Order: sequence, then C-alpha cells, then structure tokens
Amino acid sequence: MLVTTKEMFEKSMKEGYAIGAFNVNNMEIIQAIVEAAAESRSPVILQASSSAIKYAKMRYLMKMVEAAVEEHPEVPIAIHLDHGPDFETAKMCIDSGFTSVMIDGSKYSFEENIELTKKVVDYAHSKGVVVEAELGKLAGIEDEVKVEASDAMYTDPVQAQEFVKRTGCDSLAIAIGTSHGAYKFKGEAKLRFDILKEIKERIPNTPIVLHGASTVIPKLVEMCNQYGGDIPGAKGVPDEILKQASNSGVSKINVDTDLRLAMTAGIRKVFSEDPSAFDPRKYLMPARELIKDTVKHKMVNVFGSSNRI
Ligand code: TD3
Ligand code: ZN
Repeated sequence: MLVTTKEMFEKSMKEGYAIGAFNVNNMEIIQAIVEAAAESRSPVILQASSSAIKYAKMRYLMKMVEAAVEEHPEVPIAIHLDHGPDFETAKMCIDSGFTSVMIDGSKYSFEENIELTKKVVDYAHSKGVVVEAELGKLAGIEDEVKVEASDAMYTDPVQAQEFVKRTGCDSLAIAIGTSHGAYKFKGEAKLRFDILKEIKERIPNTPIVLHGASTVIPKLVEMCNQYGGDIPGAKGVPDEILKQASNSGVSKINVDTDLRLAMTAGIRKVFSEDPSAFDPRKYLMPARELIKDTVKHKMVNVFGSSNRI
C-alpha cells in the first residue's frame, strides 16, 4: 500500500526500530528493494533525489513505484523526495504523487531554513504529504553540494526543539557524525549518541532521520576491487552502530552508497568472469539479487524492521 511515513514512524518509535530509506534510480533497484521488503515483511521508504528524478524521469519513476505497490499490496511503501533543494522541486514531487518530501535547508542560516521549511510544510500538509527537514550539516558530499569535513556542524538540540516547533515539520534529519558517500571516517567510526539522546529528550515525538548511514559493506567493496574496481580506503558506519541508532530513537536510516556498491559489485563480477557477456539481463540480474540481499540484511539484522507488517 502506498502510504505516508506518519503511521510507519509512529509504530517504529513505539516499538524501537528504524525504517530503511533506500535511494532508487531504475527498475532493478526498485524491484530489489520492494522484494526484500515483501520477503522480510518490512515497511519501506523508496526515495529519489532531484538528480535521480532527472535521470529516471518523473513519469517512469512514479509508474514503477505504482507497479511495486500493486505487486506487493501488503507492504507499506512510501515514496519520498531526498534532499529537496527548493520549494519548486518539493511542490513538483507533491503534485506528482510523492507521499513525503525532504526540504534540505541545512545550507542556509537557521532563520532562512525555518522560512523555507515552513513554506514547504504548509503546501505539503494541505495535500496530505509529510515533510522531513534538516538541521545541522553533514560532512562530505551532499549530492552536488560539498561540505568540508572541518565544517561539519552537529545539530544543536536546543535549536532542534525551536526548529520543529516553528516549522511544524514531521521528521528531522540530524548531523551526529555521519556523512554521505564511501569515505565517512578516516579513523574509528564514531557517532555522537550523546547529542542524539539530548535531541530525543527535547523532541520525543519527532521522528529522527539519519543520513549518510551506509555501512560501506566491506564485502561489497572487496568484491568491487577483486573484479577490477579501485575503491581504496572506503569506510562507513558499522552495523553495530546502526543497530544502536535504531534502538535509540532513530526512525529512518538512509542508504544509497551500499546499493551502489552492490550493483557495481554484481555487474563487475559477471564482466570479469565472462568478458563475452553482453546481454544486459545477464549482468543486471545478479546485481539485482545482490541489492536485494543487502537490503534484506539491513531490515532483518540491523534496523529491526522485519516482521512489523
Ligand atoms: O540522502 N542519502 C542518499 C544520497 C547521498 C549520496 O550517496 C543518504 O543520506 C545516504 O547516504 P550514504 O552515502 O551513506 O548511502
Ligand atoms: Zn542524505
């Protein structure tokens, strides 16, 4: 069933688990994610960035999501805009049938972020759509915006409380040490659980979102490298830390890099083992399977969202 994230998050907060939000760009990725959700009986969030929408095209994207919902009517599926850059993009997604949008005003000042977020919230709520906002800055690469690691700014819990009150946003993405992409940590992976705890104390009813939360699964990186890739020194958020986050009030965990790695590893393996392969189904099928296994692992063993429907 196509749903907003409202009931999903209410249940996840009550029962103490997180819901995976997986970035989608094409048919194989969508199929892999929803099949994993169906098999593990987990709710799921499909999310598309504005560049993904440009790539796949809105009509194709929405028809594929519609097909996924029809194929798996028992699975609660939300379709969400990831890192909405401006009001116009959020409006376009709301008008096209998205059930949730993110407005990412984290690059603006506190007051400008509030103003922009409020504008999106007003429009979205008038259409029955929910809004995720962001406060604080993630380190690393955020779609096209680059933030230097030294400029990483953790979310201020006091500001978070005021922000939610003044914007009426439905969920809040926070910065507690994660970053986008395959290179999240130089040394030990560490998240500021103390900040998360204080945020949860101040806004206990607001679902919290963790961006940049891929594990950068070592087995997938090794597989890419074993079959001709060159991705040295990649490092993400270990499963144990994500498990802790899922148990500590994080309701939505965003994953893109691990899916990219799975797809690439699967394709590379076929090409490397059979250089004569040129039927796209021959290399996309194993890639789709590997994405499905990756998503299932997260739902069942890390986020704790399996058997919740
Ligand atoms: O918003 N996203 C997905 C887009 C970022 C580009 O990878 C995330 O927060 C997921 O972050 P990641 O890189 O850890 O999967
Ligand atoms: Zn993100």
